[in-house]
Amino acid sequence: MNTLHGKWALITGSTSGFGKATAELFAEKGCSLILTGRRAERLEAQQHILEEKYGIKVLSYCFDVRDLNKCAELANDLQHREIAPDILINNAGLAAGKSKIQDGLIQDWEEMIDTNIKGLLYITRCILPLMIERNEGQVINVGSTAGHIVYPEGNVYNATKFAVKALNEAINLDLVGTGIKCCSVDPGAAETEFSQVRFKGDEEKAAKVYEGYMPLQAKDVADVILYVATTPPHVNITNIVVYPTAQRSVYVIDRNKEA
Ligand code: NDP
Ligand code: 8X3
Repeated sequence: MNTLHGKWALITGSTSGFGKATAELFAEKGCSLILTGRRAERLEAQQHILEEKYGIKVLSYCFDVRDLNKCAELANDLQHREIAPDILINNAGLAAGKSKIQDGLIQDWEEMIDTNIKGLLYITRCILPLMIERNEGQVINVGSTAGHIVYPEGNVYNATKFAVKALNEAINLDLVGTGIKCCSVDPGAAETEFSQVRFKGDEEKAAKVYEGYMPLQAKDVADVILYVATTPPHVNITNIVVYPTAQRSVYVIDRNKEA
């Protein structure tokens, strides 16, 4: 097992869901953190709590991953501080809406493409050179089962996660000859703020997604990310798919019981 103690992990989208749970778990293991998200209050509170509780170093950067200049500023600031992340977790992302392609909102499509694909690319392009200079580390991309199988009305969200899958494979190939490895962690249905965001605050619609079964919790996905991040340097898990037990594919969910 490869310890996280004393390492630096950069987590995009740490203000909620998987990113937040991963920050807490990594902090517990003594990992210093570079946290990002757009909600300043949450970031500040998170920084304070994790520093106090675990005695680790936490840097926080409030910005939108769609803003290339801000991604570059983050990299410049880290370089200035002589910090090269050991682990980059590309987690920030969202689904905006769910509708047939012929009814889709262009603004939703752009938000998903710009965040899930271009934001991941911007961060990776800015941060990876710092990691390559040290010639070790790991990139973990949060993909989705939505990047393996398309589902009705998932269209553009599916396309962005198929893109994450392709980019994950491409990053892995391009890093051959370096000590940096790359993995995508692809969860199925998980109860975070994801569906509230997708359905634009419609709590009832969001709750329906998880009705009648036990979905993954943010901590479950954080545990998987921790496992991937603590494999020995010569072991490269390139992809992990994780479903809740009640869900066996994008199309098959047993909603008859609480598992
Ligand atoms: P949450 O909505 O709980 O968390 C999303 C995080 O991403 C928040 O911290 C949010 O922070 C951040 N984020 C979103 N857009 C931006 C942006 N433009 N710039 C910076 N940060 C941003 O959802 P999850 O934790 O579930 O989602 C995390 C990832 O997991 C996403 O990529 C999602 O697609 C993926 N996923 C989710 C699944 C699920 O069922 N929940 C299953 C499979 C994959 P803030 O709003 O403060 O900017
Ligand atoms: C989130 C999982 O099935 O809601 O990526 O698209 S799903």
